[in-house]
Amino acid sequence: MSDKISAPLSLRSVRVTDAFWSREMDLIRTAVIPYQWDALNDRIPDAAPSWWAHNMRAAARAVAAKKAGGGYTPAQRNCGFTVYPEEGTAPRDDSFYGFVFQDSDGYKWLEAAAYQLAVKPDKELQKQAQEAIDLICAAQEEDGYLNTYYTLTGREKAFTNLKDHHELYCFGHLTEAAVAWKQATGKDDLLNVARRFGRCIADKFGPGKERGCPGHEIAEMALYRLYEETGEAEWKELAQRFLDVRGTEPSTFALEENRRLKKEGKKELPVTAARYTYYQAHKPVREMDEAVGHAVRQMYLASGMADEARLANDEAMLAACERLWRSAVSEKMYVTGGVGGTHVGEAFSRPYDLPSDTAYSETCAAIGLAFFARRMLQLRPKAEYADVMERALYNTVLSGMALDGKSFFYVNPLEVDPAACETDERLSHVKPVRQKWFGCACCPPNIARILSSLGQYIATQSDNTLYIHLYIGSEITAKMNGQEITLKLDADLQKGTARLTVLSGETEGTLAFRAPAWADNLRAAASGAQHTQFVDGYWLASGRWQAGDTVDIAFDISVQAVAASPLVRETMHQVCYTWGPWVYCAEEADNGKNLHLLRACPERTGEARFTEKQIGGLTLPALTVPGKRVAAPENAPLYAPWQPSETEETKITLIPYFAWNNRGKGEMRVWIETE
Ligand code: FUB
Ligand code: ZN
Repeated sequence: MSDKISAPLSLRSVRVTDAFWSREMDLIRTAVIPYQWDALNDRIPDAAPSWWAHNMRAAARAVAAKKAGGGYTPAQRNCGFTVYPEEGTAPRDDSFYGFVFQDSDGYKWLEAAAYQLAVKPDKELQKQAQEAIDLICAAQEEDGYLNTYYTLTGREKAFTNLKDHHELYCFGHLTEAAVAWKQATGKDDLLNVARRFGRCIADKFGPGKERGCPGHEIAEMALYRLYEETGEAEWKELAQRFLDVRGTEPSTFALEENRRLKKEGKKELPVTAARYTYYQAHKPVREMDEAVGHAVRQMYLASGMADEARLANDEAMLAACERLWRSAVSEKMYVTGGVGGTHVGEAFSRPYDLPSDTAYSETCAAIGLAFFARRMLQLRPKAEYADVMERALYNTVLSGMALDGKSFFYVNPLEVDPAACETDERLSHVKPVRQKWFGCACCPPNIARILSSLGQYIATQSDNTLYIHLYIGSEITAKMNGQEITLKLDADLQKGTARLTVLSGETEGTLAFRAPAWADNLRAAASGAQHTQFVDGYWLASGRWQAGDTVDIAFDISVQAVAASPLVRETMHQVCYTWGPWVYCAEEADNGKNLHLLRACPERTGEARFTEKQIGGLTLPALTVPGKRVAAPENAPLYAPWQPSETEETKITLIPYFAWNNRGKGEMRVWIETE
């Protein structure tokens, strides 16, 4: 597989110039990152507190006391998964609050800040990031251990509950941030913190040591990243160890649970792995064939597995990744690129169970799907992977954040009736409006980090081939055949055209362009190409390229009415409308209440028209499509003999899904009935 392997370009090599996406990236830099820094410092009025800076400061004081030789007696012991100040009492300076994985929020924020700094110097942001890093350094214990929960609630319990207590998850996010910070600033400070914690973990769970693996994955892909950054084999070996231990018998999760039960004098559990589906620890990873359990965990694991397949040329792992991919995207993915059909366990449900109103579709899970897709692309550049990556990015990832960057969705439903969400406990996870922050705030900083690193998703490069996966205007610098070449990508989806222009440099090589699944009739012409071919959904142009050369791509892009497989019970006789990568939805603001009364006329999709809509300060391409509205007289009896429903012609107005709920609270539907 090695000849096909590609890598994202370095952080500074892709500068996003596209009007839409550079606005998003600027928004993250100018609004979201400062807002989130305030959130991490608990300075957002009426928002759930983060406790991140509070916990770091408290842990730093504890570590300082230990270092000073005075010892440290935690004020808290045996805390649960979440800890809050006692009702009616002020938070204590020496106590941990929030979820056990609260540390990770700040690490994600730092990672986003690093990506932004890589492309644009910003003194204030650099200062805040350094402040955060100094705090993290101070909270690291002398042996490298770093987790504010255990430092503050009893270090002797560290590493006793890998299944649920997220120490390795926090380590993973720390490491991701550390590598990004190193790449952005050249500074080793955070990288050394990650290395020291990594060695502390490896001393306990590394090859030849105690068996253990993360209850919430991410350490795997973070370790491969650390390995790729530093070339230090120990990190790859630790990642491999985690993957190899996962799902094998006796289950390490059962063993650690049994140790606790034994201490409490309780009956021990069977040590079989099969019960740990939620954690994807139910079978050895190379045997996995279905996307199961907690959706974010599953996507992060699959991403780490894909890294292993690539870096170790591991064919069995690649085959497992391909099976997981197929299961996730062909049977369990929403049309919006969201995954996780059930809120029970924030998890993948059974195949084709994709309810619209009770959907979970966590923002982080769509982000995880984009991570996985990019890694699959790196292994094998097939357009299918980029299609899914794009679907997730343009729809569910973006819908996770308001257009002003100041409120967020954790759950991304495809149908919302605010009155139902507010009164029906089965829908209590579905918020009809974005929230300023969350007690469990995994999603907001995850959005910040993925959008800040968008350049890493636009193009990847194998030795001599540059793949353009996403048609997002950008300036790209790549080294091909040892020669530097700078390219400008302009894309106008409205017209269905893209042009790549060589700005400078001269080299031999191949430029590859994705034929998106939503485009028809791809046409391509390249001034410098000697040879062209079509492989796995990419149009490849090989030749000698020099300044002034151009490649022109054109495709037909039209509004499409999309139906789900008839096996998806929920959306039988329903359609949704898409245009290019965008999925559209109907909102109450445009169509009135009771969106379930609308009837789409997919056979008349050719009559769809674009109109411009101002939403949240943006001018967006809204759509009107022909439809009907079922009459619903207020005095209609609850039950009556059947008769054909009375309908009246109407125009249904649709807006891009990502922009929904930026005009106040109201109903929303992606899927519209046809009968
Ligand atoms: O457990 C850490 C994060 O919190 C998960 O990824 C999310 O699903 C949320 O549960
Ligand atoms: Zn999340």
